[in-house]
Amino acid sequence: KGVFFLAKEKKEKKQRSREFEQLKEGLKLRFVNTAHIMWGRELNELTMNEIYQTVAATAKQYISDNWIKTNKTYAERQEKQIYYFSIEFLMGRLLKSNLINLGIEEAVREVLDDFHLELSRTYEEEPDAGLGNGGLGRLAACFIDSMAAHRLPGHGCSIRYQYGLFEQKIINGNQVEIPDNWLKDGFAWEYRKPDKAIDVKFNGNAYMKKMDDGSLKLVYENPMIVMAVPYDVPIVGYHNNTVNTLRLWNAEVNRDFSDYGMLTQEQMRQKQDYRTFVESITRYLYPDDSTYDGRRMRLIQEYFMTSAGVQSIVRHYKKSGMDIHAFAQKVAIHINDTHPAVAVAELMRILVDEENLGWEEAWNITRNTIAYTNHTIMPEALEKWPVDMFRPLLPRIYMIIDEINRRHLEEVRARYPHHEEKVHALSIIQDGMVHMARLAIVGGHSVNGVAAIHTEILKTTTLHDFYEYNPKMFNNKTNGITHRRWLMGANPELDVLITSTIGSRRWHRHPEQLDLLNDYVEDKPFLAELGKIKHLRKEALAAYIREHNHMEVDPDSLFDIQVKRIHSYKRQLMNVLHIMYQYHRIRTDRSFDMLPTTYIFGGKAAPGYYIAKETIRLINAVADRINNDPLVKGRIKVVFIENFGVSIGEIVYPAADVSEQISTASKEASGTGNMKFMMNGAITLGTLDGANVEIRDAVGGDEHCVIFGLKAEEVLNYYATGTYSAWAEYNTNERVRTVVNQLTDGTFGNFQSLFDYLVHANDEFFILKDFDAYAAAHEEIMRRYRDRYHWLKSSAVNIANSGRFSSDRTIDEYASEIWQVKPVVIS
Ligand code: GPQ
Repeated sequence: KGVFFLAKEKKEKKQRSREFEQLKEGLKLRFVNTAHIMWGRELNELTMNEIYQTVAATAKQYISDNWIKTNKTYAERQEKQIYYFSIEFLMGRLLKSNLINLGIEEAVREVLDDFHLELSRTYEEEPDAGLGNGGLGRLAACFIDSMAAHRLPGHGCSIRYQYGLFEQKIINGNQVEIPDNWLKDGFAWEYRKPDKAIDVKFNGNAYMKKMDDGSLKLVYENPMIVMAVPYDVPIVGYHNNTVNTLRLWNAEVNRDFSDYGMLTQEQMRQKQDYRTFVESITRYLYPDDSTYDGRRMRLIQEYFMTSAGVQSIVRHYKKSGMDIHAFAQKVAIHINDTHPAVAVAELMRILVDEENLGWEEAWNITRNTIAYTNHTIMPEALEKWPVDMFRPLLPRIYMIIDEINRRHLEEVRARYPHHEEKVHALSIIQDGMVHMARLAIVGGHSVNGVAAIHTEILKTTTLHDFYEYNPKMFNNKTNGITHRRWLMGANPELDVLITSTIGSRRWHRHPEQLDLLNDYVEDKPFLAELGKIKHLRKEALAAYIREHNHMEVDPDSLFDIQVKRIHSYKRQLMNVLHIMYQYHRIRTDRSFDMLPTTYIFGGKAAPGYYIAKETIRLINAVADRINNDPLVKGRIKVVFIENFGVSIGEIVYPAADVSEQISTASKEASGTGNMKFMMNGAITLGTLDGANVEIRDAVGGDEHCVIFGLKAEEVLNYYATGTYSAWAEYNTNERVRTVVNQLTDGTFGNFQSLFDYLVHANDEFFILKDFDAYAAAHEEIMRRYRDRYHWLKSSAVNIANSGRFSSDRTIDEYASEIWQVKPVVIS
């Protein structure tokens, strides 16, 4: 049976069911009513954006009853709650995924059909909630989706940035950053909760005062108070009544602010300064990915969201009548990287200063509550705050960290007497800096990496001293992605094909059952359908490119795609150098048989990251030259897709034949784009880095992926011994030299800084060293792609074995091995 026939059959079967008709009727009523209430006009007078808002408001009516019920159930049953703290939640759009999770997408589509409205066009009206940079923020978004899907009482805690990650425009080949004013038409899914506001304190003086009876009392004078107001976003579970909460904090001026009374000019000015300061706290998301920007406002943001979050958890906990001594049995706080690591000191502050617990007991509770995930081994990403900045800003928190460290070092010295290097390496405060990863480790009970190889490298290098000190707390949790958004939502035809092939929808709830597809990976009719669907998705991407890049790409060419943040270690530069090499061959070697290939790039560079921005400029210069050279005869096309993010990703991942995962081995902690590509049937062309290692295992070795390049061990060994010479590589490798020289010879313009970066600054990520292996890997890809049957088989094998990369699996592991929480059924 053809996939379209099956899709139609599925639709018809649904239409026949009575329940479905009732659902539609209810929906229709609510939809029309909602439109009238919201706009006071007839449906046919509304703009597309107003229609979108009406559909969202209608969906909210199906969410809110379950939201209330969920919260009530959690409170009554006093079940352990998980709070996932992350400075980023890269949510993307929510309408489609909410409708899918509610199980009403088809019904809504048909109701809109009746009014000659197209549901998919309303989706386009929603701005992306771009409250994150890349992998780390999107992981948090997949995780809360999976927690709700598995009925886990898990909530998100973050910041309501007024501006999300900048919008990227390419002008004359250069990246230009435009502010992302995503809230300008309002955010349909948020609920402001002013009655749940929290005070967060900065600055002032904190000290211990000796009382008459000899006891010590904490004094905190003249703090500046910022009001944190929560905006709650419902997180809808998949077909299960669970609705959890993502709580986003907004910074506002203090409650009694409007009291101008009898103020002097000077007092008025101070008040105005205060307002300006407060309103800037939650204005911008910092656009740095995997690099640490030590700006003071970032630390303010970190403490702001963490303090508000932890205070509100404790307040809610006490309100539901639970015993503070049992806190760690009822609350798990997870910190996504170190940005919320001040949670350790904040929870101590609340327990000691406000709940009057003794230090020892407070410390046990804190450690048993908190767990930490590390996302990188790159030293430039590890947060360290200068004491001179930290202490005046957070005086009480600094006192507490100092005391935590004093006690910690006492233990360290007892374990390693006369071993001051150890003390140095394990000290939270060292050489005038507060080391946030060390605080997170000392103050928690679990540290995990995000892929097997990453966790091993943490243990042997970056966090080696802590591993030696406390090996039991280290564990691995390989990342995952939600198959609901990245397969069912982004590739509905593939969803239908999988379901009809294996004859069951159970894999929607149990993605590991995708492996039933392994029985069909040599089934020619199945593979033919798979090929058609891939072609369809490639046509859709080609249409997107036509509209946005004003250029034609051929869906029959191989689509080779690298989309992710632009970063030296991810080596987009190696990719484009290789395209330059293929172009050179076309021009100089008439026998070169180039497989028609479309190279697609997408990704943002941090605004201050010069090499990354030059890489973007180079990609666009190479595109400009090659796409317009008649000699190429269309055998190579190069496309840079502007403004890559979650929603564009939903169009891009399903359209890939080849997934470029070419980071320098040891540097990409996991990667999650690799999983999105795999689940949509792309073949991985990658290094043995991050989760690529596990993808290769999952597909059963090298037959269904193409692996090349230096191994992590070799890379780490080069760093340790300092024996790599890019200069020698350049001088002895003719292919490398030819290509690299083209950076400055005018073929594409002048890219002297990239030339210097590679040849004179010793190519820190081994692009020249890996270049030959990368070229050979591309030859292998071309060879395989020409054998259509085997290519489609590999594609099917990838899909069939992608189930383990669902974040549902990842979250189950966190729940049972770190959080010790169980599902709660909402009836
Ligand atoms: N990651 Cl430290 C980010 O996206 N931002 C960061 O600041 C840091 C890490 C990524 C990491 O590079 C990827 O390999 C991971 O897959 C991702 O986090 C999620 O763990």
